[in-house]
Amino acid sequence: MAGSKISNRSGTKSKTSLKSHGVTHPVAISSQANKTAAGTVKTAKTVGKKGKKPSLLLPSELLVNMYHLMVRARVLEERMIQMYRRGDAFFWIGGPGEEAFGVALGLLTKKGHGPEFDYLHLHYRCTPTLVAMGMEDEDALRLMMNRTTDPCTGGRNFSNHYCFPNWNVLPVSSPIGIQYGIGIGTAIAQRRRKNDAVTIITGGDAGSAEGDFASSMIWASRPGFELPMYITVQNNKWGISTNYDSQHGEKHVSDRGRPFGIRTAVHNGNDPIEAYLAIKSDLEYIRKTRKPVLSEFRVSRLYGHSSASGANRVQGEEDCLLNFEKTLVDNKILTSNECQKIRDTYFEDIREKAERIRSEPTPQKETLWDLVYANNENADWRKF
Ligand SMILES: Cc1ncc(C[n+]2csc(CCOP(=O)(O)OP(=O)(O)O)c2C)c(N)n1
Ligand SMILES: [Mg+2]
Repeated sequence: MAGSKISNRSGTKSKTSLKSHGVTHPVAISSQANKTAAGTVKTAKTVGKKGKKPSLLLPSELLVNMYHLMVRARVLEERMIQMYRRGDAFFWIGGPGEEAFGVALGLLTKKGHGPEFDYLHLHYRCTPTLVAMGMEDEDALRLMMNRTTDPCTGGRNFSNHYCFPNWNVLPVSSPIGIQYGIGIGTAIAQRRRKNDAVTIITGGDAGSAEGDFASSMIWASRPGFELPMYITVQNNKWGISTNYDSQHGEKHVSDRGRPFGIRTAVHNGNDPIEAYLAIKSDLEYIRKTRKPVLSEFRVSRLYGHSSASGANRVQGEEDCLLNFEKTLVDNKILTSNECQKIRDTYFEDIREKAERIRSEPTPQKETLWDLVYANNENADWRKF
């Protein structure tokens, strides 16, 4: 394979020093997977590389692109955890274990500014989605290290609390679940425009206990006033240290959409191929019908909740990246050596970037109240 660029759906290119695995745009999928009632992919259609064992449901070029993005997101997050341990950052929370779902979502998003494009109300494990959308590694590292150069918050918020207005990525919120409520507003704006844009919301299983989650389903499904909302839940079976089974009487979180007449499904969010096909099908349905979907994706939480719980690797959790790597190697799309080289290259690349960003400036107390309110009005409560 030749080239040295990785691109997302919108064509934003992020340069890497990779020589042997550059890929261009993911190409359109012509086949649609058959699904069981539970949403699992059953049949396989041949789209493998010429001369290679055909078995997978997506083009090899897209699979390799997804692998690159998943590795990059993982390496980036693991670097951030290491920064926290070294004292280069105060707090870490993030997305290892959500790469399969997150990368697929980022690739399928209609990226741009304003209601003609998708709005993204993401939760704090969304690095993979933003990597797939074209976020620079440096910007994730700047937020993590609280540097003024951080384009999302000027170094004032936690890791993974991104905000990219030009891509309709609304500020990631620490209070869980509120994104489900805020999304109603952007979905109403999109409905009024009669376009094909979608309001996309991600969040955790525990966050679905918040009232905002119920509000989003009620507003999304009003008869004759349905909203183009993609309500998703990344179910890792944990809310900090409280386990899912002790809190949920419903079998699946997504079952809660049924009384509202919302299309629902449960998917294996640890399988990037299943996740990609599910998201693609869901988004196509919403773009066409202007009606909502509630999809639940089963994911892993590979480093626990956050640095507050130690951020140590959890044994026994399914690792979507290792699984995917095995699939690619078994199907002769990549070799083990090529996978290792890809991982090593991103590791070195991101290590160098982190070193560089350490020397960038940190916010000063004089700017503490800047941008809190428009024109800084009444921002400093001591001066009311
Ligand atoms: C409104 C609110 N209540 C409580 C918290 C404390 N809190 C932070 S993360 C979290 C668990 C969230 O679990 P889940 O929604 O499943 O997401 P996950 O962290 O598992 O991805 C809680 C309770 C909070 N941030 N906001
Ligand atoms: Mg959870």
